[in-house]
Amino acid sequence: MSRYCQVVIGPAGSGKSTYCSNLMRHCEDISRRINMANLDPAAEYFDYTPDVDVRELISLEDVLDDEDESVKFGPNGGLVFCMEFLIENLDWLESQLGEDDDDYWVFDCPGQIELYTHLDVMKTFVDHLQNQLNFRCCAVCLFDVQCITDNAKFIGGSMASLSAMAKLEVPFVNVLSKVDLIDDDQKEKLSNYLDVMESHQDLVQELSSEHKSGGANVFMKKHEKLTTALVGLLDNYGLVGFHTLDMSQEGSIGELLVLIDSQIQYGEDLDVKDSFPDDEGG
Ligand SMILES: Nc1nc2c(ncn2[C@@H]2O[C@H](COP(=O)(O)OP(=O)(O)OP(=O)(O)O)[C@@H](O)[C@H]2O)c(=O)[nH]1
Ligand SMILES: [Mg+2]
Repeated sequence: MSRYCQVVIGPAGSGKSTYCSNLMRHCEDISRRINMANLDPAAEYFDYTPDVDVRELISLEDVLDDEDESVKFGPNGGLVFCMEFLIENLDWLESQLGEDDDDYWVFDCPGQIELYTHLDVMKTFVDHLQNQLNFRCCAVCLFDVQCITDNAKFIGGSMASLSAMAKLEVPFVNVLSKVDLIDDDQKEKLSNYLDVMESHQDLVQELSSEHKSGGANVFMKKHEKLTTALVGLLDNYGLVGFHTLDMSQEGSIGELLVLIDSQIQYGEDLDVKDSFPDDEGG
């Protein structure tokens, strides 16, 4: 028997906590049990009731208010300190998560991208879930759709996602959030970015024609070969794809959930169990 989880990551303000509360609401509507864990020691407000809250172990406020000179941090260093403290106290987390088989947790993580791209904290956390606690994990990486609306931003977002993917080494679903905020023209442009193979090939062509017509920005001109190589990396290996989340569309979050579940094979064991009820105990 396995346990299942989504590790919800992404840059600050990308919509992680909002996604978690909308997911919670969706699961209540379809009578599906999921458990929520707030892993953000700096969280001030979110619209769900967490089953586990890291702030009971340590909060950013505790660290910033600490009189001890040896723990004098600014907000960013303080947050990294909190996450390292969590990693040193994984027993605490383990006791909070209980030991149910087949349970499904959603971890709402902090928004500091360096936690996923080059520090070891989240990697250690995810490895512990997988290797010690028998979880199948899917990273759900949110990006604000407004960050992916032109070629340069698209490459930047893809690279950020790729480095988190390489660091965490778990099934990975990239999600463009806040699609309800963009207009039809932007939606059309966005659709060009969604098909991994097509979008990257178009991008190479677009970048090279921008360059020839003198329309590319200075960085693009100076680093044309590098940019083309990066696009080639994305294109040739088909590593990074994006899915959209439009909270104004009924069904959007449900479709995303089906996709994430399939990454961790959630439900497959249950189906098998349902298919062979007579074999139980035999
Ligand atoms: N219109 C719209 N606004 C959204 C959506 N998701 C998030 N927001 C808004 O974006 C802001 C940031 O959302 P959060 O859910 O707090 O983002 P976060 O990634 O948890 O932020 P940090 O925890 O600070 O990293 C809030 O004002 C949300 O109301 C969405 O799908 N549509
Ligand atoms: Mg949040």
